[in-house]
Amino acid sequence: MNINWYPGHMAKAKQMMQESLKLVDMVIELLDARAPSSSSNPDFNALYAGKVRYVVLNKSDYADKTKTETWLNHFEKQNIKAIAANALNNTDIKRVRDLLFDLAKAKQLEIKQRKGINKTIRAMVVGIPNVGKSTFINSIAGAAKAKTGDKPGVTKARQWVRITPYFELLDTPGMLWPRLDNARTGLHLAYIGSIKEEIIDIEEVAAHFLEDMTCLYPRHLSERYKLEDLNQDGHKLLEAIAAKRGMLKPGMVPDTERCARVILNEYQAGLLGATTLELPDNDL
Ligand SMILES: Nc1nc2c(ncn2[C@@H]2O[C@H](COP(=O)(O)OP(=O)(O)O)[C@@H](O)[C@H]2O)c(=O)[nH]1
Ligand SMILES: [Mg+2]
Repeated sequence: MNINWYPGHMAKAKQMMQESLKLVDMVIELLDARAPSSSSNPDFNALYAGKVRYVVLNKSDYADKTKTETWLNHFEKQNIKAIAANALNNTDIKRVRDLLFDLAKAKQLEIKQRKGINKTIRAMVVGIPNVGKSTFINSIAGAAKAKTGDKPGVTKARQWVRITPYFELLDTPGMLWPRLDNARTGLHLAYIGSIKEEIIDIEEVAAHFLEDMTCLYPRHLSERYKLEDLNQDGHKLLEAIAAKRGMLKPGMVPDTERCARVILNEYQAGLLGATTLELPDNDL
């Protein structure tokens, strides 16, 4: 599969990230809980050095709970702080905020002991497209506004959202580009909607997706699409679903392109049920 991620675009994103990173003490790295390896970007590991790093497995409401636990254990073993969250859920966001405060407080104390100053801890959110960065920032900042609503101006810092007197969040996220190191990663990113539709062959992606699902989550697939025979190649499955859904072109030909788009949109909206595509130490 040929993915075209423009080099100029990538260089600009990298430069912007490097500049923002200079301003922060903490990096909140959003990964998609359904594809934590594919949605990570190893290019930045070195740049995070010396910063508090916090991994959020976002969209965990779409992910397989048992596998999310496996991922959290994996991060814990590597001494990387991680939490699973649904950025649209208030309870989850409150839990994430509490943890962020604790981390910020610990970092602040460390700086105070070293330098004798009360430093404001600054954090930024980073992640690949569509992983939920803007939603996450709005949720975290929204809670902050609600809390300090009686003090006009407090949360109106230009670029920084003040969460507590000593903790601020950059209001624009750092955009990481998707990793394109192998075909499998590219497919997983296309399934979760982090690679633009225009640059992928949508029927090819949907056919692979259906084949992967026949292995990983056959029951989800047969229940949603009422398929009797899963033992077919992806393109045949696509045709079968198009026919079942009445997606036909003139001449009663299955409209597989439209069907492919629908299937991927439904997956991205969580309609297939809870799924996780990857486990730690897989070759993706
Ligand atoms: N179900 C669910 N949807 C989410 C979550 N976080 C974000 N979204 C949705 O995912 C889509 C992309 O989110 P957005 O914040 O724009 O991603 P960004 O490109 O990283 O800024 C939007 O439709 C959000 O409503 C989550 O944790 N769970
Ligand atoms: Mg955004």
